Amino acid sequence: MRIDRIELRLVRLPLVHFFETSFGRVHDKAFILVRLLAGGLEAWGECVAEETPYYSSETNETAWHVITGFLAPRLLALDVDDPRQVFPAFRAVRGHNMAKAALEMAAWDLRARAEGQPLSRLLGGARARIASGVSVGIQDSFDDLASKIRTELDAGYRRVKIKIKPGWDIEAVRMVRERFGPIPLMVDANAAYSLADADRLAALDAFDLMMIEQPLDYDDVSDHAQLQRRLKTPICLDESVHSPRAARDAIAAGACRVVNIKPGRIGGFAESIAVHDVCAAHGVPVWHGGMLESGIGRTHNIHLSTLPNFTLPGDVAASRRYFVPDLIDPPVDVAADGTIAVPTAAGIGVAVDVDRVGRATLRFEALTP
Ligand code: NPQ
Ligand code: MG
Repeated sequence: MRIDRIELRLVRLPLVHFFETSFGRVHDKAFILVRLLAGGLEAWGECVAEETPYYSSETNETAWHVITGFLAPRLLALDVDDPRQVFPAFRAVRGHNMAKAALEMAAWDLRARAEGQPLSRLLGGARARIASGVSVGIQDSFDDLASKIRTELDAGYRRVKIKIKPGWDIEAVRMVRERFGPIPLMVDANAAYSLADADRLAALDAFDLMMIEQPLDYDDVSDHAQLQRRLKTPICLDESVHSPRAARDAIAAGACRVVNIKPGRIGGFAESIAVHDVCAAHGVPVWHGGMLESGIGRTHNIHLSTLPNFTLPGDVAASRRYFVPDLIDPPVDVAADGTIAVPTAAGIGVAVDVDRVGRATLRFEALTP
C-alpha cells in the first residue's frame, strides 16, 4: 500500500495541572499530530517532542523541519505494507527519533487498520489490560505533593514515581514514606545529578525504592555503571537508552537493572520491540514511559505495553490527569484496580475527535507524493 497524503498539525492543549521536572515547569503541551491517508483508511501518530530541547534535543520545530524536508518524502516513496521497513527507510537521517517515531507509529496504526486487527496484536502483545502508575511532578510544597499522591493512590494506581532534583529529593522521599508507608515508590531525576552526588544518591537506599530513574547525564552510560556499583537501589535508564544498541551496551556495562521504553525516544515501535527483546534476553524488566501524550499517543503506548517483558507498571495513566477534554472519545480511563483496558477495535482502536483537534490546531501542512 502507498500513502496518498500525510497531514501534519501542530496543536496545543492546556494541562489539567502543571508538570515540573528537574528542568522546569510546563502548563501546556504543544505537539505535532500525524494523519496518514491511504487506500480509503486514515491512521494517526503523535510526535512526543515539545517546545523546548530540555528532555531531548528535539523540539516541535526540529521535528516539523525534519518530517517535512526529509522523512515524509521517504515515507511517501515507500510501500508501507510492512511497517518494519519504515525506520530503515529513514536511515540516511541521523537522530531525530521522535520525528521518525511519529510517522512510523502512524504506519503501524495504518497496517493494523488495514488488517482489521488491534495494534497490540500486530505488535506481538497479548494482555487485555495494562498496569498503570503515575509520574508526580515537583510541587510547591510537601503538603501539595502528599495531597497529589493521596489522590492517585485513591484512584487505584499501582505505583507512584516522584520527580526529584537537588533540593527536592531525600526529604521529599522521607516525607512520602512517613505519610504513605510501603507503597510501590520510585524516583526520576531526569539527569539532574553527577557522580559527585553519589553520597546523596546512596542515601536514597534507605527508603526501599523500586528504582531510581536516570540520575546522571542524558547521554551517559559509564558513570551510571559506576554509580550502580555503589547503590543497592536499581538504576533505571530513560534518556540514555535511545536504541537497541544503547540498551545492549548499558546492560553489558552494568549501568541499569531496569529500562524505561518510550517509542518516541527510540525511533518507533520496531526499534522499541528490539529494545524490549534485548532487555528480555538479559533478564532486565521494562516499563512504558510517558511524555504527556494526548489520547492519540497515549493509546499507541497502551498497545505497546501489552508485550510480555513490560512487567512493571508504567507511566501510562488516564487521560484526565493531563487533558480534559482529551482528543479521543472515549478518553483513557483507569479501573479501581489500577489497570487500563487495551482497545480491541482495529488499529489504535479509539475515535479521534476531529472538531477538538481542529480547535487546538495552530499550523497545518499536507504532503503528497
Ligand atoms: C520522564 N515524563 O519520564 C518524562 C519526561 C518529561 C511523565 O515523567 C513536557 C512534555 C514536559 C513532556 C517533562 C514523565 C515534559 C515531558 C518531562 C516529558 O522523564
Ligand atoms: Mg524519565
